[in-house]
Amino acid sequence: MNVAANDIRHDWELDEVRAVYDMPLLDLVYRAATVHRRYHDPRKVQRCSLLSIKTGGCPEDCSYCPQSARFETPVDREPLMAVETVLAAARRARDAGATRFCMGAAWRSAKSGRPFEQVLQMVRGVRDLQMEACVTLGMLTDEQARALAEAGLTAYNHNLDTSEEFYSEVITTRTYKDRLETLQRVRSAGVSVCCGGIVGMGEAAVDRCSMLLTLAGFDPHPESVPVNLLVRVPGTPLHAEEPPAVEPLELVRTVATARILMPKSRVRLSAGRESLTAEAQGLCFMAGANSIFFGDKLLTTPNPDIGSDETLLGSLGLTSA
Ligand code: SAM
Ligand code: DTB
Ligand code: SF4
Repeated sequence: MNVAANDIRHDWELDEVRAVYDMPLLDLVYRAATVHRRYHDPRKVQRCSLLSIKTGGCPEDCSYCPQSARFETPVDREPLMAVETVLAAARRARDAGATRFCMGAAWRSAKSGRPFEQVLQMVRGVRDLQMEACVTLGMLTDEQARALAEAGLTAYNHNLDTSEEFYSEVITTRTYKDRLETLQRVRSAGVSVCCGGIVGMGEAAVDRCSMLLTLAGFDPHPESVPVNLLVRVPGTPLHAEEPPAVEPLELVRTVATARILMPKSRVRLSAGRESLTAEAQGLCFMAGANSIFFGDKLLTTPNPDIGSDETLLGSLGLTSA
């Protein structure tokens, strides 16, 4: 096993990534754990809290998403939240042990004018609480990226979600290129990049590998790589189509491959933990996941409550980053 020489690479080839992904599972987890322990304290897991600051009514057609205006889902539209309400939630999250506060808006692209000014105030307020601040607002202009950087934004979340090849099966209202351009703007503005995807949308293993290859080709690698397991919400096309339930072990393979390709990045075990056993999550942490969403709600769907996560992390001997 050659993990020592040149771990940080940006020139992976698809067949190499596929060979990693397809390794015998325990060899894969062992290799990922070895890389993980070289670059991170394996006992530490970052706790991020998520809040939907503007919910529903999104014009995009992402077929996994309960917030698209095109689908009849249980999610009601809500306008942009008041700055004080958001900061009160951030304070509660901090007091419960979260170190990063992530704010999501169901926008195709970030709004200009007053709503954007409000988001900047939220970012400043979260930073004043000594927390890391992350937002996900859809596509950005260069000016917006710069303004977010000036407000002190730690990271911008903008996911590739899947491979370029599979993308149009999932989303038709924007292109992979649009996504890559926003990511470049975020990077140029000096903000950390949070970029990952979703497992379980009916994609093949090669699509997971292809997405990870694209992420590993970024130089530098994204600082955070969220790996979401699809949360199937009634009314979304992916719920109706019932893609085969993904083996939790495919999620473990995805996490492990992400860790091997991007040794220094934080790999976040993101949406979908409600449907995973403690053992499956434990294997993901072993394979290099070192961040979670903490708190009983993701954006619009449930997440394990804080008490059960404290128990889980405690039983695995994991502490806060
Ligand atoms: N509208 C912005 C955008 O699309 O970039 C920001 C919010 S969007 C909800 C953020 C991410 O949440 C998506 O890119 C997707 O990866 C994830 N997501 C949304 N719905 C999901 C679901 N049902 N299951 C898993 N992940 C989901
Ligand atoms: C990410 O990769 N996952 C988060 C965050 N980035 C914004 C969102 C998960 C959303 C899950 C579905 C929902 O709660 O609406
Ligand atoms: Fe809109 Fe983002 Fe949901 Fe797509 S993922 S429908 S862009 S909120």
